[in-house]
Amino acid sequence: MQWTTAPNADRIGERFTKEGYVLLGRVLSDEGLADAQRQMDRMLDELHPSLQPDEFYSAHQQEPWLLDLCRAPDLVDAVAQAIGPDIVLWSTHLICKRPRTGRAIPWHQDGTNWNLGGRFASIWLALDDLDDENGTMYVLPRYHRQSMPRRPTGEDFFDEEIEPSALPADVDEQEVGYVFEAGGAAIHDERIPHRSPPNRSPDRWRRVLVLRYLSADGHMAVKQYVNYRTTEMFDRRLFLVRGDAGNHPLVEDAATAFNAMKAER
Ligand SMILES: O=C(O)CCC(=O)C(=O)O
Repeated sequence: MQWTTAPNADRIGERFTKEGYVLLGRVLSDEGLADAQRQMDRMLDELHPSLQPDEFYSAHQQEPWLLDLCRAPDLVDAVAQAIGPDIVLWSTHLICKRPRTGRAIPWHQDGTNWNLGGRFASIWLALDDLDDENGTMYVLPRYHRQSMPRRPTGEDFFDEEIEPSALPADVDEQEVGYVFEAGGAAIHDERIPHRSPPNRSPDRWRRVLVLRYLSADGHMAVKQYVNYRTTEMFDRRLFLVRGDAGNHPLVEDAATAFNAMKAER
C-alpha cells in the first residue's frame, strides 16, 4: 500500500525544536486515506462494548495495516528530522469521538507523565476534516521546554492535567487549534501542552491516529495495554522503524514483526 505522499513542510527539525510542533499538510494518499478510514470503521464496529472509541491503545500490535502505516517512509522521514535517525515506534493511540459526544481531554504534557528520556515525537493524523466543532486538538506553541506542574483530574481517562494556574493568562490567544482536511497531519514534541474539546458536531465523527516515536536512546519500559476487541491485557512491543537500537533486548525490527503478523493472518 502506498499510504503517503511526502509532507510539504520544510525545515521540520528547526521548527519542531523552536515551536514544539509542525503542521505537515496532507500526508495520506487518496488510496491511503480511503483504506485507513475503512480499517478504522471496521475497528470501531469491533470495539468491545465496555470501551470508548477513544481507547484504541497500541492497536498496531493487532492490526498489520496500522503497523505498516507507522513504518511509511514519508512519516518516518518527518520523525527523523524531529528526533534523529534511530527511531522506535513506542505506542499508538487512536482517538475517535462520536458526533455530539466524545470526551474532552484536558491540558497535559505527554512526556512528563511517561518518564521517557531520549527524544519523543507524535504524528497526529486526521481521518476526518477537523475543526473546533468536532473536537480537534489544540497545542500551546513554545511551551515544550519546561515541565509544568500537574494535578489529578479524578478521572481514569487522562487522570492528570496541567495545574490551571501554571498556564499563561492569555492561553486562549496563544493556543493553536489544528484545522485539517482528512489525510492531514502534524508532528508534536511530547512535552508540548495540548488538549481537545468534545465533539459538538451533530453529524460529523472525529477520527484521529496518534503515532508515537521515541529515539532509540530513550527509556524502553515494559508496559501493558488493553486489547480493543477483547479487553485482555497485552505486553507492549517496541519496533525499530529506522536506524539502530544497539541490540536493545526489548527492541524488535519492525519489518520482521510486520511480515510475521501478515503471515499469521
Ligand atoms: O487527540 C487528542 O484529542 C489528544 C491527543 C493527546 O492528548 C495525546 O496524544 O496525548
